[in-house]
Amino acid sequence: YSLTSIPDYYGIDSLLTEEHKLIRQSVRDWVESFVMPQIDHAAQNHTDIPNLMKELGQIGALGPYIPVEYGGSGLDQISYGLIMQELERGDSAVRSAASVQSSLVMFPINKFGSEEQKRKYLPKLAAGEMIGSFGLTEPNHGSDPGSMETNFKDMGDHYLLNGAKMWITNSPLCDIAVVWAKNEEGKVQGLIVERGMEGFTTPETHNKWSLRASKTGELVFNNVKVPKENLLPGVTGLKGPLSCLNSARYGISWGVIGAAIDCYCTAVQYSKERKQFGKPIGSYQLQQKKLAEFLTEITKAQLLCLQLGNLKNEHKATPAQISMAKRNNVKMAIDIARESRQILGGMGIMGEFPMMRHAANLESVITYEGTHDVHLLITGLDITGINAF
Ligand code: TGC
Ligand code: FAD
Repeated sequence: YSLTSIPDYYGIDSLLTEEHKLIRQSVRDWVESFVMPQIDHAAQNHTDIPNLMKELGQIGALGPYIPVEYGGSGLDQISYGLIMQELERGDSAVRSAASVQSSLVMFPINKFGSEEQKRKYLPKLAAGEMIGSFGLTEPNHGSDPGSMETNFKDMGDHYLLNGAKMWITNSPLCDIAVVWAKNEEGKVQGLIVERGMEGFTTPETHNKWSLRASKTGELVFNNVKVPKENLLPGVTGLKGPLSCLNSARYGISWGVIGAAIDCYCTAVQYSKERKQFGKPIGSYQLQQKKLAEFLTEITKAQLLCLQLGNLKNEHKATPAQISMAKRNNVKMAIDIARESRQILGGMGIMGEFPMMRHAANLESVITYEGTHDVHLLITGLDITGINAF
């Protein structure tokens, strides 16, 4: 499909600045030239995309809102969202790589790190010369990270870290991991663990049917000696990791619009070209209903994100508002991926078209960063004041 067919049904572009549109265009162009030609191969073969992080660094997609003095681009939250949208039009694995590095690794170092930590890690992370991962989830504690078992003890001149994290994006590739663990008082704190520290391993998780172009694995800590200067000094408690999630969930809300757009545009074009019973399938009411509903849902999701971005720029977005957008938009995108695949009939199962890949990817996206049901419970709590977890 032509990039000019990407929908802006409510003229939302008129609410963006010229800078926003330029940023979006440059990421869109990069996705067309770098991601699209190789993404099906990477996903089919369950391999990562060579040089992805450095490329993402070069286009400014790593830490877009991190201050320029630490290697970021100092952009606003709408720019961050638009970048995520364009990356995920390519593939959720590409957006995931940028999400984790930006919101889950650079964000906590920038917000909770010491000046030395910021100077040591942020510029390299922004350039993609260093790859970060984020360890919150454990084998026995996913939706309920507050029950985590990973812990560290103060040994005088260092900390001793023990435990394991599971389902960690980019763990097999990472140079550093921001790891959330309990101190001796049972309070959650963040530690920067570096590859090469004795007792730290990152086994890969194989055989995924989803996010196949992204590496996932474990972070295992067996008496790892972590230097004291690697503790994030600025936060104690679960609100540390959860505030990173606010940023990542916000980016996902935008990102999945990109996946939905890729499916929608592909389906519109196919429905006009493919003929059955002597007429294009797009001339039949059943197919038009699908397309009309896709466009309606994409438009609603775009408006939700734009206003959430405005609130975020003003530091007014609440975690519950972000949960609503993450939950609504991921469901919107996975529904569009599944339904649009049907419009392509048998062709819809093929790698030449993106629907199966997006639909399979979105099974992870609807689970990570808080499951669909967990976000509903967060909204329920916000409405009633009653915790139903
Ligand atoms: P609860 O008692 O509600 O809260 C504990 C403390 O945290 C504060 N808090 C938040 N702070 C900032 N932002 C938020 N969104 C926050 N939500 C809660 C809260 O105020 C409290 O602070 P304080 O000072 O009183 O101690 O927590 P709970 O134990 O009842 O648990 C509920 C919760 C929030 C953990 C649950 O709702 C939840 O969100 N579970 C989902 C876990 C999750 O999202 N994991 C994601 C792992 S990372 C990931 O998936 C990366 S995928 C990346 C990719 O590849 O793109
Ligand atoms: P569980 O918490 O065991 O949930 C299982 C089911 O029970 C879900 O349907 C859930 O909604 C439901 N449930 C749970 N509690 C309740 C309740 N109170 N009421 C009703 N229903 C409930 N984590 C990281 O820390 N870093 C990463 O980089 C990362 N990357 C990931 C990449 C991939 C590809 C995947 C799949 C996951 C990743 N995760 C990561 C982990 C992800 O955040 C967790 O999978 C997610 O939070 C859910 O945890 P769980 O898998 O343990 O499911």
